[in-house]
Amino acid sequence: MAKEKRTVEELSMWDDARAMIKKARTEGIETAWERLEQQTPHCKFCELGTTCRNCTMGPCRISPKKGGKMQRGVCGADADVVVARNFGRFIAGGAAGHSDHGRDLIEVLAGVAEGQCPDYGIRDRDKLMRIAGELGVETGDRPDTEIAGDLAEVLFGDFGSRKAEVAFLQRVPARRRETWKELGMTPRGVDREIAEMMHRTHMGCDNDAPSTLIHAARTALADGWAGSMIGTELSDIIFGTPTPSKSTASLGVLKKDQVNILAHGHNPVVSEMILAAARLPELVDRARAVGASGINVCGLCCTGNELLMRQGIPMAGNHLMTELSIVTGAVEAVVVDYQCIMPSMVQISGCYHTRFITTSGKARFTGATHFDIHPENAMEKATEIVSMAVDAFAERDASRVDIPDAQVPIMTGFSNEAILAAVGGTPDPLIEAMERGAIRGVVGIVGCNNPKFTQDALNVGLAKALIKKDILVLVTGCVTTAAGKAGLLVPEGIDMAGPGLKEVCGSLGIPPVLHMGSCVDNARILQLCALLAETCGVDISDLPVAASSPEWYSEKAAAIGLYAVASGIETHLGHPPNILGSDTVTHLATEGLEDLVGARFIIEKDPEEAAERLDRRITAKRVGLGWTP
Ligand code: MSK
Repeated sequence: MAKEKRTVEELSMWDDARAMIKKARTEGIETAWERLEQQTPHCKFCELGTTCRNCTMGPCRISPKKGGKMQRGVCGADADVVVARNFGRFIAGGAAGHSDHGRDLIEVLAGVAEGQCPDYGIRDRDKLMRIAGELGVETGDRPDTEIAGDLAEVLFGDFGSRKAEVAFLQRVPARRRETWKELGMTPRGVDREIAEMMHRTHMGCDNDAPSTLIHAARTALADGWAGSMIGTELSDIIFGTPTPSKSTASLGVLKKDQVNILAHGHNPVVSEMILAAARLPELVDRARAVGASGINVCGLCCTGNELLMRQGIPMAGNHLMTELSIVTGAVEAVVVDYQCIMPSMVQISGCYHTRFITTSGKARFTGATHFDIHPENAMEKATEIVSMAVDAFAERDASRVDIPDAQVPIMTGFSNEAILAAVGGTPDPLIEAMERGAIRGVVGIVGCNNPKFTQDALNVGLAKALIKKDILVLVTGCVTTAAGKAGLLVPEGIDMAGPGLKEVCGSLGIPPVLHMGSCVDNARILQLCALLAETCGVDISDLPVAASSPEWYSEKAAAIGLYAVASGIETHLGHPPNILGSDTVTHLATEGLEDLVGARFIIEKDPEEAAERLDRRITAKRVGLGWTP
């Protein structure tokens, strides 16, 4: 956790990050690590989750000292109520982010259906037919656009308040659905659950912490089984379902002699167009005319993951590499959509020739150059943006360019469709390998970086410890680049794995850590778990599977963790959310949820110990299924 004056080696485990942190310091550029130092120590009340700003009788603080003053806010809310309300709103923020992303994909699909978005189309027609059929949309001989339009209508309905449950809930095993029904946790509509979360946490409403937390779980489930799942499935339909391919990662993917454009954010709707524009012959010629040998589009964070999964675009870095990528002095443009974009990137861009370009009306940054991109004008605007980046190349100061040279090979593209294809088309061979113990279990490691941790040390340490125990690891989000840089995303990574994983992954020619996509693509992991449970005839909570978000920071990561737990998947976090000020909430999260939904959160900052605890869970579940431990 955060200490003052850490050495550069304690800030990140990577050479490329350390080199750029030093360069930033030499050039007088402040990064997240310096700002964390300035903010430390943090407000104790806020850390405990016991501050309330929900009305103007306050703001209030609840003292952690039992029996003393300030045990209740002005309205009478105690620590349990305040912590639960704050956590509920935190979850609502995360669910809103993922789900609004999903809604943007529905709008593109509807636009394609109506002929309003000529720059987009249906790249995976089979998947369109399959999802349409699954959700009750008539297919037959109808034109694709009609089917797409009807599918968009069904999915728009998932955001409203007129349904008893969201559409993809039919993927959930029956026992799990029964549990949710009994608990009043069945997600009805995305916007409804988020709005209700805000309503319940208004002063004078839900003043019972467990009740508030049950609704927080319902809100998170609306994210996982609707908002995020829609985002994933429609991205596949519109941009193609990922298949295994090779690429590279680290800051070394930037090219000294090319126009470098970084796509940052989450939604492929814009970044796919930037990539398409960068491949236009006239823009490549224009780049050559200004002295560059080409145009190099690389990814950051999750829109990078989206491009990586489908187009093999290299990854420049994860969350804490975003500021540092600009410090290379070799970036002509950072093009962002939304989420996880540090506002400081505008100031850092201003220290170089870098153009910082925003594209979404939902994510404006003071000082940025804004292009208002809509599905109707995307390619035209993307072309203007790439032109701007090409022009910026002429302003690059060669004396300030320093690109760390290591480029690490990675393998990507493991959608559920690709995984099932690799094992012969059905989940049976995977279950057989699990039953005989070659794959003892499966853990999804997902989420972020947080400057409170040595960058990626926990992400990588946990992945390595798990594969040694023959536990297959699935990664998404910012853990992807971490695993890639550690050599875990190539088939040769099996050298670090246990004998069982070595045998299975070796025979399939796949890495022991599989990249499944971006943050919204955690929905792929949910779907895979549901499929395994259905095939085994059990609930998800009976499977030897778990999740982890070791270095998480965002509201979205908290929502992911909560939908995983509510779906029956035990979830490890490297540090707790701000809930420790309430014994009731903390106990429910780390113990009580087990009785309700068959899973709970575990908090552990040591990777080896975290792996042990996840292994214990997996072993218990194996025994429960009658499999060897
Ligand atoms: S981008 S939410 S830092 S994974 Fe999805 Fe990375 Fe976490 Fe953002």
